[in-house]
Amino acid sequence: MIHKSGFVNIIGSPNAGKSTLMNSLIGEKISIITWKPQTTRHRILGIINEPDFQIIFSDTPGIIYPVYPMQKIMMQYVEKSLSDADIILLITEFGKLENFSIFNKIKKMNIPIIILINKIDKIGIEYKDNISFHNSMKYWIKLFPNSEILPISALKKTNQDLLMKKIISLLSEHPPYYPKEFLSNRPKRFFVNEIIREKIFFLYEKEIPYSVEIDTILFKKEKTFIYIFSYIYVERNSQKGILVGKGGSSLKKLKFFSIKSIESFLKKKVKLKIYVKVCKNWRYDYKKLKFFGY
Ligand SMILES: Nc1nc2c(ncn2[C@@H]2O[C@H](COP(=O)(O)OP(=O)(O)OP(=O)(O)O)[C@@H](O)[C@H]2O)c(=O)[nH]1
Ligand SMILES: [Mg+2]
Repeated sequence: MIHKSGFVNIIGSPNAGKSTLMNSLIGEKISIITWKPQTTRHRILGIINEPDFQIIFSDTPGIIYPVYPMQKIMMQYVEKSLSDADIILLITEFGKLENFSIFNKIKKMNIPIIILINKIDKIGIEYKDNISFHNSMKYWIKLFPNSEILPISALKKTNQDLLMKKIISLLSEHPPYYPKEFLSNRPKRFFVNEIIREKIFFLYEKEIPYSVEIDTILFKKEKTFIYIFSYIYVERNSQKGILVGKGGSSLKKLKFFSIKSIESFLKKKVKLKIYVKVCKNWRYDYKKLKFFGY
């Protein structure tokens, strides 16, 4: 039996639907998703394992012009994801006519690039007659004349079977890169951190979600539950106050939603302790970023 394997790296602007697409292709919630831009901060692998193929997808942070050190590192992850890609999925929202300097680099790469025009469910089944969709197609064909373009809905799975067939046909013969039971390259603690961060996106406003970093310092399997102890780092004392809320009310809410989500991810009962700490301006400090795994 021939075995195919390869790295399929998803890139695109913030909020384009990269994480939604990867989760949907894998069929598991690996990456967190929110309606706010710059949700994903790391390169996260999601792996599909079948007897005759293994596809290693990479979800990456949205392409931005970085301002502060954390964003600079995020963009290094995007650049790095180009270096080992066998196929690139460049995802954009219909109606958005984007051009990033990184595209010039991609054009010079000698690998298949598939342009995905996402969120066509917003138009409906007659998307092909839509003027904005039509303009998007024209724009991307001109920008990437040698690439395939596929309209999709990551949310509604439109054209996903076509996309999968295309990817499999482009994969080369190769033994699996990862053990066949691997779903990702990240440990459980990472997903716990991410789930808590997702809930912070949902529950807090403005700069709070962007100023937090989670560090799960304890993940202990007990007989009937898993005991988890996580630190939430914020950049300033005032943010600590907001996170905790009056009499701890906000933190209580955060714990409630986090526990629900972590339990459904781990399929085990969870006891969660959260402690909020201040780590001054950590997003601007390379040493602190390194400590947090960037
Ligand atoms: N209507 C619609 N919404 C979508 C679709 N795909 C993603 N979204 C929504 O778009 C928002 C962003 O989705 P994400 O998957 O987090 O986007 P991302 O590209 O990973 O964003 P960053 O991690 O911030 O770069 C979420 O609210 C999704 O529900 C789609 O096909 N249709
Ligand atoms: Mg994302």
